[in-house]
Amino acid sequence: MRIGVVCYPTFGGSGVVATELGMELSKRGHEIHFITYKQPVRLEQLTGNIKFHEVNVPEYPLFHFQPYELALSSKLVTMVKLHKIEVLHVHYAIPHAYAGYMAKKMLEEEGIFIPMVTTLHGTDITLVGNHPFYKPAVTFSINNSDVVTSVSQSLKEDTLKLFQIKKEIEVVPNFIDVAKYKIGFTECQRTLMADEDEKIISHVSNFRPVKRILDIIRIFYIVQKTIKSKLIMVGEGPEKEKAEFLVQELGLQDKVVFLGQSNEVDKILCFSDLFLLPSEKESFGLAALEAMVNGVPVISSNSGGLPEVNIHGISGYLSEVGNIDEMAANAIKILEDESTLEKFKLNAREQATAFDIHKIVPIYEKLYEKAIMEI
Ligand code: GMT
Repeated sequence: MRIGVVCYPTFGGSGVVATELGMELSKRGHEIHFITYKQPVRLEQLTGNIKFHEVNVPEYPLFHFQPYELALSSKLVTMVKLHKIEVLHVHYAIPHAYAGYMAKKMLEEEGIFIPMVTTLHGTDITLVGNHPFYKPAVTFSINNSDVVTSVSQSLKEDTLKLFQIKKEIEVVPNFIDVAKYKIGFTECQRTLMADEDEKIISHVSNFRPVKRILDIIRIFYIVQKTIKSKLIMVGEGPEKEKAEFLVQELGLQDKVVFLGQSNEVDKILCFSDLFLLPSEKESFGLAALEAMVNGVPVISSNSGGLPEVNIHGISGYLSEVGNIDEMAANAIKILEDESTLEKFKLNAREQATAFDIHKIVPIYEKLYEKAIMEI
């Protein structure tokens, strides 16, 4: 199939999922066209059947806001015609589903009918999309997609609760290439980060308020009193400075490292003993899955889709949002005993295999085929 993929090209989970999906589909013989404003960060290389088409938005002084949706939908029309794209897969409803719908309608005027698959990723529903300023347009573009998918059962339920949805929503979870993460495969330089007798706790995110970054520092503050450990924080975002101040206030400067943005999180996860994800909301928690496939147990909140990924008492523990005392106590329970830690590490890796890329990508392929048949 010739598939057009619209996504955010940044470090966010939706862009990562879109890129990994496109790369895997290309390996399975499909022709993939990424259509976005920058080459996606996880896109390793452009090959004969992976192409990137940049959406340019010319600056014009009249515009306070440059009309990206307009430029995107025009680019989609041109690319669909030029490359005979058969199906559009738009990741993150805002504004991609809206722009995709406009492109579909413009193409219809020329007698070209193309289905659009919209994948809902989380904040496009629970945070941004639900805002009254966006809600009518988001509802409209979901209802006018040919296929709608959500990355967890929990996100499906949230979507049905928050919007007036007339379409069936298929749950297609986030995935991971388990074979790529053979333990011992990644170059793992643990000694650079911690002493032999120290445990390593990590967190990776975009440091937005929804991630509750300060909870992570407070959990670690409790844990390090009992367990000799280091905390590695990977990512950039609006809450980073507050977290750095809190680290100072609690006197943790020698134990907490902020590494900034990284495209090689596996090199950090491979030597981590525990991963913290106490998010306020998390539709799935791809970061938790990436930790688990590296054999890292997860202490998370029980919000959104996290209970579908992290299994309480098996691959880690889940607590109510904000219950840092319980999260710290569970972290200590896992870390204080070597055999318990080993058991959780093995379980985390095992649980990750449920989301193997080879189980999930065929589901998308079937949805595309059906959508093309029915258009
Ligand atoms: O919150 C993020 O890390 C970024 C965000 C995004 O939209 O790119 O991630 C969302 O989509 C991911 C991929 O489907 C999910 O795994 C994340 O759980 C989800 N984030 C939230 O729901 C907060």
